[in-house]
Amino acid sequence: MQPERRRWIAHLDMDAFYASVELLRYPELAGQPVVIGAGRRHQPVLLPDGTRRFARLRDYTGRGVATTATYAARDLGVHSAMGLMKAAQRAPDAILLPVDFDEYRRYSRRFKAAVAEVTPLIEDRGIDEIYLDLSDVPGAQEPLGHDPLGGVRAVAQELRNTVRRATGLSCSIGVTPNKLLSKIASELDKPDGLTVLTLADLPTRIWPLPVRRINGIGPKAGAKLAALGVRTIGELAAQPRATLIEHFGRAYGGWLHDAAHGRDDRPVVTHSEPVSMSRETTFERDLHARADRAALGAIFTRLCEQVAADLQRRGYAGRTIGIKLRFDDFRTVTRDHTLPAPVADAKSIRRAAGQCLKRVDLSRRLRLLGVRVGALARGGSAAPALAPASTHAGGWRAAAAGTSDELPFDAPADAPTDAPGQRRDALGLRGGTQAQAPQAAPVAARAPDTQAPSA
Ligand code: DCP
Ligand code: MG
Repeated sequence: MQPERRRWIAHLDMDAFYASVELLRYPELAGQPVVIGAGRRHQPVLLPDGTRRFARLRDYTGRGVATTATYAARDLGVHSAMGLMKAAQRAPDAILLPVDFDEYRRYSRRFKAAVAEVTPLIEDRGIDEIYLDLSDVPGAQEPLGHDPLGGVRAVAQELRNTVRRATGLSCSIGVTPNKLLSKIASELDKPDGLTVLTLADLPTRIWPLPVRRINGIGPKAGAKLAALGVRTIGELAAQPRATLIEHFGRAYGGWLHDAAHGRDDRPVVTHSEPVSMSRETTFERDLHARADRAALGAIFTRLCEQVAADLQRRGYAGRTIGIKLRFDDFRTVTRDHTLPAPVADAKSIRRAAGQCLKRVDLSRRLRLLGVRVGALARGGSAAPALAPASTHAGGWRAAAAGTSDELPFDAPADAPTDAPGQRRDALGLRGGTQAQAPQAAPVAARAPDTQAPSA
């Protein structure tokens, strides 16, 4: 007989995330109290002897707050969201470092990509935490020796090793039958912790904890519960459901009761697939299809190149090619055209988008132009990836020359070119020696997000 399949949900949270990323850069700070929160003027200074001079908390004046602190600094009473001046009173000798969000985002992407190699069932919960459904990861349901939970424990251990190999950073993982308990469990053995719990562990491991450990019980509900004499999750579990509903209403009261009993069946919501990809740009001054024909043609081609690059980078191709135009009176018009097979190359997109363009009355000036590819399919065309879209006007024209259809915006391939000055002017750009298209913002439309039920 098949043993019953258990649901195993993991919550993975990086340890002292921003601070740990900084320590990779400044390994000489390992073990020291370090607080992250300052601006650029607190950048460490490289001295002639090769060592660095770091800013100290005691020298800080201002109204900044700590984003996080190393565990050594936490031992001195410094924590996230604390004012730096207050932190300086508690830990005057602690080192102060400026925040570098770009670097933290890089490490965030890196650890998530590494985890995705163990399981694709990942719910992104922010810069340093994710939920994972481990139920069907090979081995997760198997016992290991005498340990009936040995299989899932080994999978979680492998996750930790994977994150460390990919980033050099440690994380803490909670593994339980659901998200609610896993979120609590990941904190139980921080840093570098691994906690696996079943519902049988509820009375010993969860019930002694304060109610605020439940994600969804905030300061207000916590205070109200305290006023009712309810401080621990166990005390909350002991309250009749009807009593909680009486004080907190049907939805939240009912949820409190379920939460205290470790009941939560929310699924791990994996990243939704994009339904379309598009690029659009608003001109600095309105452009006319005839008077600004060359400039518009160049922008149009460039948008197609950018969408093609987006598709190829993310491994998609699409069958429905659409355009969006906004006129000087703010009227917006869209047209689309569905191809027999998905495409991901700039030339095919440009050709189909050009067909759409022919179906629009272009007598008014335009303020916005957009190109969209929908009906996406994974595994884009095998077309070689385009070079990153050129910012040079010549590059656009070269690409446009490949299309045989005559388009309303198209300058014939051999038409005399506009003087660079005129072109820049047409694009609403001033000065500089390089003709550049206005920045087009990538827009990846997604299937609507399923919101986790809020408490
Ligand atoms: N953060 C922030 N402001 C806060 C809380 C957090 O800017 N009030 C940032 C800094 C943290 C990161 O988010 O490094 C992740 O938040 P966590 O709550 O997970 O805290 P840490 O990862 O720093 O520590 P822990 O080991 O407790 O997870
Ligand atoms: Mg963290």
